[in-house]
Amino acid sequence: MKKNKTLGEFIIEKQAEFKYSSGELSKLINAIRLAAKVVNHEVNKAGLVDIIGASGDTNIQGEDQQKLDVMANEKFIQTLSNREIVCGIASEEEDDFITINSHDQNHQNKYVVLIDPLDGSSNIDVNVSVGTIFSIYRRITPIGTPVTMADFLQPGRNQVAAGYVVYGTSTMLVYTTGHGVNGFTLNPAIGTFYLSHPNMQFPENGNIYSVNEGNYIHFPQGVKDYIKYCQAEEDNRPYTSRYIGSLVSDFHRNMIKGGIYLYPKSSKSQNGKLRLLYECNPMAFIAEQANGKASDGFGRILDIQPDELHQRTPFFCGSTKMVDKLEEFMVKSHI
Ligand code: P6P
Repeated sequence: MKKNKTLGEFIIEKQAEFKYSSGELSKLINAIRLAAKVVNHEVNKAGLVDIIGASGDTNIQGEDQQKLDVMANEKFIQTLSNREIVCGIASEEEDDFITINSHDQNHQNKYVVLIDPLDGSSNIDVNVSVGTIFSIYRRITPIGTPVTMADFLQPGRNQVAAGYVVYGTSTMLVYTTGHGVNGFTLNPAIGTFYLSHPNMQFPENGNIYSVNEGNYIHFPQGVKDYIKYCQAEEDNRPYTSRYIGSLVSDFHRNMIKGGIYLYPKSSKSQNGKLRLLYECNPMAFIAEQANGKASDGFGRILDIQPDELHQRTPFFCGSTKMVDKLEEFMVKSHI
């Protein structure tokens, strides 16, 4: 596929792939592209203006809300709300979902968006990369009626699109609509995203594992056994340990180089830390579209039936053979 195609050109070209979409999904991706540029501008100058530091509020997770968190949340909600395609939005930073009917009195819009507007925001103060994660579904309740929680609590396999923005050494937007994964790099000089990583694929195997080993003593036995396997002097091991503490950055590196990201449950957090709906499901959809794998240790992330908006899940994601091996240790320790 020709590189240096712009994201706009790519969306138009791919529009033909959506038999039933009347261009609405393309409009939605374009809205996310615009919001990503605005957030990128703010993130890149965060060190220069007094926008760093907690806003004094805390979010539903009880985490201090960094001002950039609040700004990113507002930008994405505003940009998505202004287009007549979204009927509802759920965000890590919002306790409940938001019904969008400013221009849609008759509830004709058919997409819902779930978003982590600025994941890894605790890294902002130390100038480590952060990211935005988004997940898009068609509503399942009848058009013409107000959006309901059921529209958000869909299994991840129902996603029509998912993606992330990584605000790193360069800013990239990586997304899928179920036809593979493509990465676009922002040229900040002209504010244009260019196709830089067409058809991204996880290497089937890898030698990088990403986990917060400081929690080792709290991990389930199967995870402890897998980490020891990664560290053993055998075959092509020991593997390399790389953990940035920013999901999108660890995921992105592992997708390019091969690797596995692990966020297990622990005696400190019974269901792990990551949220199913706006972190694990979108990353799992991208992983599977890139021939990778995403598991809760025993089963497919995308098959989990959610029962609440901010629920958490253990999360193991990356090169298929590495996730397979992790699952082997989890099952073995449960026998
Ligand atoms: P810990 C950031 O807060 C995040 O949600 C992910 O981006 C990251 O991988 C993880 O949590 C880091 O968590 O407990 O290792 O600091």
